[in-house]
Amino acid sequence: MTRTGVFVAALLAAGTIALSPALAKEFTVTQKGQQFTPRTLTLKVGDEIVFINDDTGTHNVFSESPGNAFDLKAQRPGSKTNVTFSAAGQVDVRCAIHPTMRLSVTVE
Ligand SMILES: [Cu+2]
Repeated sequence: MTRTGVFVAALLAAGTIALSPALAKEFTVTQKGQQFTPRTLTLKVGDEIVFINDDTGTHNVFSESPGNAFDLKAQRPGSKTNVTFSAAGQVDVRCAIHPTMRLSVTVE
């Protein structure tokens, strides 16, 4: 085994190499009838949500939760946008256009 090989093997054994992106899961959240479906979701750090606007109008999905803040801006009907959740914690996802739309994401 090469010196690099030994080094990588040692890191793998020690568990210091992070999980590969291939192990990240992708969840789908639709926006239809001015509601998120589902309305609650639990995922792990590194997982993604695909936000799909299945509505007839524009949405603007965003989060101001520390570590997982994002703003998808105006999302037209039929569009899909991926968001990766990179910090553990509770994420409150809202729509800037429709204040009653709420999605609660728990990142473990
Ligand atoms: Cu909306």
